[in-house]
Parts: sequence; C-alpha cells; structure tokens
Amino acid sequence: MKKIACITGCSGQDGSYLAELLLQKNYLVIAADRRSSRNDNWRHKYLSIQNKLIYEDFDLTDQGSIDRLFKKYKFNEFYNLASQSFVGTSFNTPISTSDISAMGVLRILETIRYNSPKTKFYQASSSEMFGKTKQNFQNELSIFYPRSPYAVSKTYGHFITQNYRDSFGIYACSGILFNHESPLRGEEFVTRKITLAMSKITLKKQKILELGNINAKRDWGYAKDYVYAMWLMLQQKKPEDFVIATGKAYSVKDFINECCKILKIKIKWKGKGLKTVGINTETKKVIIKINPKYYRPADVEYLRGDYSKAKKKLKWKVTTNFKELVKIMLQSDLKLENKKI
Ligand code: F7E
Repeated sequence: MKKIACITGCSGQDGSYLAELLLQKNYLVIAADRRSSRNDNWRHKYLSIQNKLIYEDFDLTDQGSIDRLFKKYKFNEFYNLASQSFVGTSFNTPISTSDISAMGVLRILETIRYNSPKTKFYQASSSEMFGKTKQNFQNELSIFYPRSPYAVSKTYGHFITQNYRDSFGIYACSGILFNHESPLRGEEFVTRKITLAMSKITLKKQKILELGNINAKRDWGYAKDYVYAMWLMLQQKKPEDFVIATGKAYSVKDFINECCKILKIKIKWKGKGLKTVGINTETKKVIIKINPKYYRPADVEYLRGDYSKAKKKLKWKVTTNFKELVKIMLQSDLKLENKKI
C-alpha cells in the first residue's frame, strides 16, 4: 500500500520540491492549493511532476475544504506549507495573513484531533520568529521576537503545533527553517530578485536593480536540502521541532557581490544608506540603487541558525553552500532569460 501525503501550498517552491521527493519515495501525493495560487503550475512543469500529482482545491481559511480533504483521504502524513509567505506584504494584509498562517494551522490540527489522530503533521515554522534576536546563533531554545505580522502568525502556528502535540498526543512537528532558496524561488524574494535582475543586466535587458535594506544578513540554504529535512522529521520515533539552517550568515550585499564575481562584473560600492549605489567599474554605470519602497516598517537584521540538533538526531546535512547556491540560481536564470531573447 502506498503512503498518502498531503502538501498544502504544493505549488510553491518547497511544496514542489517536497512533492518531487515524496513521489520518488513512492507516496501518493495530494497537492492541496488555492485555485488562484496554482496558476500554470510552472514549478511542477519545471520538475516534470505535473502529471503525477493529485490536485485538490483547498483553502486554509475554509474549514469545510479541510474537512472535505480528510474525508476523502486517509493521510499518513500532512505537510502544511501553505502560507502568505511574503514578509513585506504581511504589513499590508495583516488580518488575512494571520487567518491563513496562524488560524489555518489550528483548523488543520482540530481536524486531525477529531477525525484523523494517526496522521503525522508537519508545520512550516520560520526563522523569522527569532526576529530581533540578540543571539549570534539561533536554535530550538532561542527566544522569539517576531518583527512582522507574518512572523507573529508563524509563532502562533509554532506554539499551537507544540500544544496539540503535548495535549493530545498528535505526532506534530515544526521545522524552524531559515531562508532557503533555489531557481524555483518566487521573484519577489530578494535572492531570486537579484539573480533574475543580474542575469537581465548581463544580457542587457535591464539597466538597474532597485533594492531595500541590503545590509540585512540571512542564513541562506538550498531548498532541496530543506524539504528532505521536513520528511526526516516525520520519520522519527517521537515528534520534535528542529532548526534547519547552514550556520553561515551573509548580507544581501554579499549575495550581490557573489553574483558579480560569477558574472565577472567588477562592482564598486559608493555612498551610504539611501544613497548607496553599486557601480559597474567597466561601464561606469550604476547597476544597483536603493529604493525606500523596499524597506520594511520593521526588518530582521541578522539571522544565523544552529542546526546541531538536526545534524545529530536526523543526521541531516547541508549539501550546497552559499557560493554553490548563488551559482545554481544564476545559471538557471541566465538560461531562462537567454531562451526569451
Ligand atoms: O528578504 C531584504 C529584506 O523577502 C530578505 C520568506 O521565505 O524567509 C523569507 O523571508 C531580506 C530582508 O526574505 C529587498 O528587507 C532588501 O531583510 O527574501 P526576503 P525574508 O523576509 O527573510 C523566511 C525564513 C520566511 O519564512 C519567509 O516566508 O532582504 N531586502 N531589499 C529585500 N527583500 C525583498 N524581498 N526585496 C527587496 O528588494
């Protein structure tokens, strides 16, 4: 008998890679998405898995749609990856963000509690929960100081998952995942915005890239590594929460510099704050500029994860480092943009 897994938010970056992994492991995979976010399923097509999934309409704000799914399938594993996942937007849509990313988790847990207590549950928690951290490294015991409606909602989702595990004995885990990127990352997130723009600048299709806080530091890993950790968390004897990270932090500026290195663009930085510009020293043209519209009302300046628990208990490893990640993303975007010529 095949195991049955449900992935909410399956059309996103993580959902797509996780679906690919579970298909390889011979699961029956139910892709549960809002109709609007499914779009043209470009990520599933990219991975050639679009004909191997079972698509179901789903909405985390609609209890009926959750109940319907649990009536239709007996899930062995349920991965809740659906979210309003863009931190910037959460400041403009705080109530719907909370309804999806906080209450949505509770809705699923209630259904599992009453109708499917044997289903193993994975909650996509986020390093954004650490927010204005004072610690050099953040791990499972670090204090949360969320800095956006997105992060506050994720913190609720995290604690309610823990609470249902403790109260009702549900096999429920949270993965506190630090930023993880890939060629399948949405174009609004900073890494993909940069690799796409730098590819276009190289191909002379774009002149300038405008960004916000380029001094923010993140612990960036490769999304494919991270979905494997999600699966590992649901294969353990007992459910626990885990930090998944690389243990290294780089700034947005470092990310741009690495792109320039790979593309052989010599960049020189000038000015401070809003006046910062990145100049291509060969053409003498400004290629990077700051636009305050990309600043957030409150930002997270620094995140760096300590994943020693995952390393020890899950035997999880980082396979792709920062430089390799930037290269993978750039190569993919260059190829994509070249095709469009
Ligand atoms: O921003 C700065 C921005 O939007 C990273 C989500 O997957 O990871 C992600 O959240 C940093 C921030 O990701 C621009 O201010 C500068 O400090 O790529 P991001 P995020 O907010 O860290 C966590 C783990 C999640 O859970 C989230 O769902 O980059 N930044 N200039 C910019 N960011 C964007 N997006 N655009 C800019 O122009």
